[in-house]
Amino acid sequence: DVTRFSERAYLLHGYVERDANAILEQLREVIKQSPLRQFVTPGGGKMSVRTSSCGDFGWITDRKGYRYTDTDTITGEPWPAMPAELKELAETAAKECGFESFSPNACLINVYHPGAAMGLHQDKDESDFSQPIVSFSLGLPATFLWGGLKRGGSPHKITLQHGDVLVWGGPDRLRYHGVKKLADGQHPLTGNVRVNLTFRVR
Ligand code: MD3
Ligand code: FE
Repeated sequence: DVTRFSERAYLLHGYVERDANAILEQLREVIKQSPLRQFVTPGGGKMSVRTSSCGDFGWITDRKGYRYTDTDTITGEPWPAMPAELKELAETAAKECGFESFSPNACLINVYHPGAAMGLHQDKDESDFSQPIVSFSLGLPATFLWGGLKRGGSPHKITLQHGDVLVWGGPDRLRYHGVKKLADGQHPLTGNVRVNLTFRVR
């Protein structure tokens, strides 16, 4: 079932639940080639979330800023290919929400251990904000926060469970959003972590 919380923002409950094993298997292969790492932000802080990417482009940050690259700055190699099955799942989820021509070329992999969080931010390193963002949540549940188009105010809270998919497009594409500090727990498929994939058009 689908919950719509704003003009073009949707939660597809359990949408990838039955594909979770296959998705995680493919992610393990990706992470063998481009390992998870903790980025340093332009402000100098180390991110608590561990990150990698697959697709034609990967999102990175360092002291110089946030950006997409076509090679992994750790390995010096191109980012691993986006597994076709993952790309298709993301495209089908987008279609369910009326985004017919979504073709992501970047997939950011975020791994949260207990205590990891993501502060409120906008995703604005992409060039075409008319393209939606699709995200898959796997493993431990997390509290997702979403606010307005400007900083300030108290954000809405949504619990994201294993297998949930979020689609954000149209006027909701530039909303502030983040993730609360992950609580301890154990999940049969991921152990003590939450995995989030975000599919984007760079
Ligand atoms: C709402 N990741 O990687 S995914 C990120 O759970 C990021 O790891 C979070 O925010 C995570 O940038 C949230 C859901 C999501 C992604 C992009 C959005 C929600 C969004 C862009 C605009 C509005
Ligand atoms: Fe984001």
